Amino acid sequence: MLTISITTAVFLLALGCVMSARPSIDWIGYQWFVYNDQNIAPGPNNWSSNNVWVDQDNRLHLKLSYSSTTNGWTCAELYTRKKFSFGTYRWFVEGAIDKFDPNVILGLFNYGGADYINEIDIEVAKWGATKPNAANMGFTVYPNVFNISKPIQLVKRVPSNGTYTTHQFTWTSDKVSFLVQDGFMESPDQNILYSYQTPNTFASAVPYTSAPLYMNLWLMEGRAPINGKEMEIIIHDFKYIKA
Ligand SMILES: *[C@@H]1O[C@H](CO)[C@@H](O)[C@H](O)[C@H]1NC(C)=O
Ligand SMILES: *[C@@H]1O[C@H](CO)[C@@H](O)[C@H](O)[C@H]1NC(C)=O
Ligand SMILES: CC(=O)N[C@H]1CO[C@H](CO)[C@@H](O)[C@@H]1O
Repeated sequence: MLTISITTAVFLLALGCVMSARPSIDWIGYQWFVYNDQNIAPGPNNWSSNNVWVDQDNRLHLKLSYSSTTNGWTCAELYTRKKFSFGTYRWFVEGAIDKFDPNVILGLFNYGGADYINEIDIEVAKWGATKPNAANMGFTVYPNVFNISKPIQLVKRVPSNGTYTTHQFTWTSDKVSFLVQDGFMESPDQNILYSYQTPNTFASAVPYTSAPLYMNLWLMEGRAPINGKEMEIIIHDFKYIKA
């Protein structure tokens, strides 16, 4: 009996440690778990929960930080355990989306935990390209069953002179549409910088499994920013309108 209870206690303690390993914050009515990890994907990178915070105006900050004591960069990632499904996902982003350092990536996405399936991503990223007019945004949809279809993977130049942009995807059972707008827009028909809708040929491959929501700010292959500068993205708001 004693052995069993000690084993059980150790097990529960271990489980408790695993489950509480990541701190969480509450923001806009959802609980978000924040990475505080060394050397894990994407990248791999080092992640600090100090790089994610909510300010007094209820805006979410994501920071890419440099520490001279560890001589290294840390990134920001947070996610819900709540699973989201069909509907419209809209982010109000402050940050110069066409002036990112070539190695920096901002991801806004829905991810079930397995790579290459059931994932919808918006990425502000140049993927290392240094030309000033390089494509700066990616739009990806991975199919509902591994390799049932090629994923949708678009890399586009979406110029914006401002620092406020609205990023949206609408996910239904047979398509995903992406939209980028200049300024903070509540209505989908103004200031359109880019829009795209998955083709009918992809309809049967569109994900249907609800999945947690993620946001991250990270470094491609863990490479330092070429400009050597820390940077911050501020998400003023996020809205999910269930279909
Ligand atoms: C950005 O500014 C340039 C120069 O003023 C202008 O030609 C271009 O249309 C602007 N682009 C957007 C997306 O506002
Ligand atoms: C993460 O931290 C470890 C230990 O300090 C370091 O060896 C590694 O280079 C860091 N990774 C990145 C991508 O900076
Ligand atoms: C045969 C085939 O299409 N393979 C693909 C399966 O999916 C992975 C990830 O998207 C691709 O890298 C393979 O080319």
